[in-house]
Amino acid sequence: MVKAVAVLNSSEGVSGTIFFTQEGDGPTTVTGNLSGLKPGLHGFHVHALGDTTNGCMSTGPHFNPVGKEHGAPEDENRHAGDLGNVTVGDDGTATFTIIDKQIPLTGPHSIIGRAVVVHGDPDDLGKGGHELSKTTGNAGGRVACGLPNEANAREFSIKQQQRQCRVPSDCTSLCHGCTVTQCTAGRCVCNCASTIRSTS
Ligand SMILES: [Cu+2]
Ligand SMILES: [Zn+2]
Repeated sequence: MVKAVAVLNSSEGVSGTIFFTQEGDGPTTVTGNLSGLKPGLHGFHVHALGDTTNGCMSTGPHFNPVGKEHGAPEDENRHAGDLGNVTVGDDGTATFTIIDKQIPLTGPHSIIGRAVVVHGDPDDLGKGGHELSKTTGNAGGRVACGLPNEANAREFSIKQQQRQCRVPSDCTSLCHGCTVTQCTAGRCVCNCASTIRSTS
């Protein structure tokens, strides 16, 4: 099972934690809690970029790897990142579970390293007739966001290679896919991480 977690914070007092799990090629289960929001519906999406240098504004548009229009989670024509709305109670909190097939945690359309965004207003699911309905659901400002990071344990193995080197870049192709590459005493040392995934 692959696991990920995103911690949401914002300058507007919104906070929350979102957990993601996926078994094999199955759907991804999203469970989350949020607080500090106004009661009612709030648009909830995966956005394309894991970039928060300018807060939630720099996370880009809705994650849309196959070029569709904005829609509801159950629609055929939807962005992969369209997860609909979360419902916030009178106390300003929400707890929710979403099961969705278009937000995998592995492969080319993985959402790891992208962003989850909570909006200030309801997502009209593409059906509001507003000029923004078919791109954003007219869900208003981005009030909180967080980056899904993989939460599986990793094991590190050191591959000592007999290849001679003078500088670490001599080992780059030899150590392809490894996180740390060094040239120590004239030999390449690759520190290679592999993800441990439990089978249950
Ligand atoms: Cu959004
Ligand atoms: Zn969308």
